[in-house]
Amino acid sequence: MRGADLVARSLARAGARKVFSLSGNHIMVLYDAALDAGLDIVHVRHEGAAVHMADAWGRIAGEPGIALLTGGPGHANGVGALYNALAAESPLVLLSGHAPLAQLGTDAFQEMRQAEVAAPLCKASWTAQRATDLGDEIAHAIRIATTGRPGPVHLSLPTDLLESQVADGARRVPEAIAYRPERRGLDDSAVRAVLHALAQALRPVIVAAPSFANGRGRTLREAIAAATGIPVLFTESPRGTADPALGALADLLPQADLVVLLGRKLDFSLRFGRPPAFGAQCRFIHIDPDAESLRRAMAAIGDSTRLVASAQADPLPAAEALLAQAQRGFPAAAGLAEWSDAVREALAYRPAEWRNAASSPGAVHPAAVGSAVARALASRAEAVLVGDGGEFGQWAMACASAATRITNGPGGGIGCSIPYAVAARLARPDATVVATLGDGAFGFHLAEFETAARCGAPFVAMLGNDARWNAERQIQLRHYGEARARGCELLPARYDLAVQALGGHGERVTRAEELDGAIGRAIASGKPACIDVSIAPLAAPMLSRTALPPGGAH
Ligand SMILES: Cc1ncc(C[n+]2csc(CCOP(=O)(O)OP(=O)(O)O)c2C)c(N)n1
Ligand SMILES: [Mg+2]
Repeated sequence: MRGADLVARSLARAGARKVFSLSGNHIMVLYDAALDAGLDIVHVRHEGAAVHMADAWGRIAGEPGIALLTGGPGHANGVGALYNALAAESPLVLLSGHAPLAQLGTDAFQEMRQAEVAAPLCKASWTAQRATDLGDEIAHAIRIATTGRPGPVHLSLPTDLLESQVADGARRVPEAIAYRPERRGLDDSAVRAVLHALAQALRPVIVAAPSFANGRGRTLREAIAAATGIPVLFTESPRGTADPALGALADLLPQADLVVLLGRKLDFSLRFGRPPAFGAQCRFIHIDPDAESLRRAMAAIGDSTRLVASAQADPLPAAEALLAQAQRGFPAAAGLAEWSDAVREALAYRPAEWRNAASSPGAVHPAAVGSAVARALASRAEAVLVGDGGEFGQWAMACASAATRITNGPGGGIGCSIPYAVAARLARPDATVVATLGDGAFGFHLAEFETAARCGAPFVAMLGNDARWNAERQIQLRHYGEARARGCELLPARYDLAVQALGGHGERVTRAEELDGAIGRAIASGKPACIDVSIAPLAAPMLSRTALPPGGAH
């Protein structure tokens, strides 16, 4: 057995089914090994797309996504896409081929310090050193990716290890248990203390981490809200409390008297817990897997009478323990129902004028596009909504939702939504998958429509085409004025025709009345589809009167 077979069989034993990859000299032995291990390689058109797909897989499938890249330039192309995954707490393992250990320091073919390049974007990053250890290395990587705060892990695989024969007695494909995450729960006294504080509070909220986006996390969010009557808030937007998907919540949040951060960092998107986003007297309880995050929250608040408790625990087990205890009985404070109703109302707030948003031909209102997506997804048994960044992305997220949603997340890197949609459809073959993105974001991974057509992964891309990088143009308008708003223009290109040429279904929409029919035809086509909508170049919605976006985040 070769070292490569140990890698492939260990991945299979971990439960991996798909490997998102772009080929190269260093990893062809792994393509060969994948045949016998029963791994399905999804061969993409840019390494960044492979990593984005592994990221989306990790957020939807409940198991880490696996990306496999070639060494040197392949690895370098892929690492940028780790940024969103790290910020969104998405478990993935990036495996990169690597120059042979025996040739290190000789200017070997595509030799590069790969682990160092990936390190700032990963929970852990290293280069394998012995062929016999390759199975254990895979188990270790998967375990780190899924333990505590989930996230990406990188392992470089030197070709001499992959190609060397491993003697019968020395080889080891670890047992299934070796890949499972370690769990650090919340002890009973901490569970009781947190629930006691929540029961005493008059206007409490719980804020959940990005890892609560889908699946078990989402179920837990809803169950805790149901068992306690306390609003459980969730945002993965860099706009944080001013996320338009949260309606006018930012106007109400300063009234909260207790915030429980459930695995949620007290970062820039929560305005570091400070006024005016939160009341000067508001108290915080922080539950987090990382000592460093707990320390930073304490430093940000700088007042132990406000940060009343911290506990080091993994978010999902902590949420499970809180739920189990709350379900035994939760004595909510008088007035909690009114507070929860007010929060629910604020979250649901959307200006009445959006309902009949005026669209002129060739300049469809972005809210009309978002509402059409909402209508299309509402009637589907299984739906995944994928969101990108930019102004249009925020309109779409404010208007549409689905039980499973993946966005570019707190990291805010744009251009990921086409690969995300492909992976979402592969993970959920029966789901209707709709991606919403601007024309700028569309260009990053347009070629993945060919991957989607080739791999049988249909989805619908709703493209808000305003012929500009509008989010950045809006910054220019706000800060430098119309006369100096230069450099953010794009051509009104026909992306629908580009998608047709790549084997997909493409339609151009210039009037709001055409949207529903176009979405219906796109879904029915069974092909990866692009509905290229000429939209009005509006600034992103700002639904609260008090919250301002954090500088530079979109
Ligand atoms: C990888 C990356 N590059 C650049 C940016 C900065 N950025 C944020 S939004 C945006 C413009 C997006 O344009 P488009 O996709 O057309 O959406 P629009 O704002 O026009 O609706 C840019 C360049 C970013 N967030 N991520
Ligand atoms: Mg645009």
